[in-house]
Amino acid sequence: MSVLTTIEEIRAKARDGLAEVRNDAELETWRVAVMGRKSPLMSALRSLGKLGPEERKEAGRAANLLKTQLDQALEEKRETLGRARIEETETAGRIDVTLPARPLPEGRLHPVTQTQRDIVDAFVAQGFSVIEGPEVELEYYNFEALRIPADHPARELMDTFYIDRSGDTDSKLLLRTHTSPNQIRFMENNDPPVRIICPGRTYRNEATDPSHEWMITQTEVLAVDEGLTLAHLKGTLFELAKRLFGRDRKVRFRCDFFRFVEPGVDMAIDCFLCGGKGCRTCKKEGWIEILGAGMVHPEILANMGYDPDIYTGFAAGLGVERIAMLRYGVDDIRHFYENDLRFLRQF
Ligand code: FA5
Repeated sequence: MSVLTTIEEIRAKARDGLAEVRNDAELETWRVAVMGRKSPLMSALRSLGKLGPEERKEAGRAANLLKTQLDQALEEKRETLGRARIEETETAGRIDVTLPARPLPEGRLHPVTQTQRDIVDAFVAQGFSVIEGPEVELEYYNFEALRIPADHPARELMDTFYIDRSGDTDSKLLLRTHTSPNQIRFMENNDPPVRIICPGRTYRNEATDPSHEWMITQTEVLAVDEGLTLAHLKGTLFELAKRLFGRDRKVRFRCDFFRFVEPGVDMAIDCFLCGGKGCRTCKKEGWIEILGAGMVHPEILANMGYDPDIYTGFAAGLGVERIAMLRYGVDDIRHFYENDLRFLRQF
């Protein structure tokens, strides 16, 4: 059989073989069989030396042409297989670039956090700095230093979660019932003038109802300077009310009693639900109390090393959930911490 015939046969077989190839591994097997050292093509090339000059020339040209064609066919097949792989991944549905993106659930700030931040902004705009204090507090700071000694009836107003009742008042631990201990903590370590606020959580072991929770967020306010009066306190709090509720809401400012201030006051806003007529949310009062306040008791100033003949101060403790209720029209404080997304998504 002439070399030329052999070459033609190799070509036909290689073409048929290549058509059967389905993947890279099969392609490699095909390459070794058709173009490898032991392939019929290589044997044919090696046998050229045995031919006469004319025949060798013709057969050599044909064999080299076939080699070039096979190389080319190999490359084309490799590309085709690559493209097919990409198409397969795409059509298998793993990536459909035409589909609209899945919406990412959007987070938002809790309404109490939003309100807390607005309160902080309102005070920072009036020149106050922000401090923080511990939620697990010594009984001394929560009560004694604020002129609320053991067995004083005022303690009953703030039913307390105790953590450790052993030892004396300097070692007894409780969950703070208000943010007022931070007045003492700050004054102990700083000289006047003072202008601070202290936001944070407080805890009271009491039954809940539409306007009472057992965990409440408060913001303590404390200013001490020469010549501060109740008028400054009133001005600061009315400015806050205007910022938070607008000019049209009614504000009630009246006397109240707290052991650590003299005189003491509280402030309320007319009930958003009944417009002041009285309902379940405002407990038939027509008003919702948002804060207690007053002039810092001179005895406390003196205990802190501030001369009460020179310095006076005012303090306030704001109920942030109550303020959030009034701003957003929430008729029951307990909604805030039930983690019901239908409620929370409205803010
Ligand atoms: C106090 O906690 C005082 N420390 C406030 C204070 C600070 C007075 C500085 C004078 C000077 P009171 O217990 O009234 O006071 O609470 C203050 C505010 O927190 C209340 O006006 C109310 O808005 C809110 N608050 C109190 N208890 C609850 C409760 N259980 N649930 C919801 N809000 C409450």
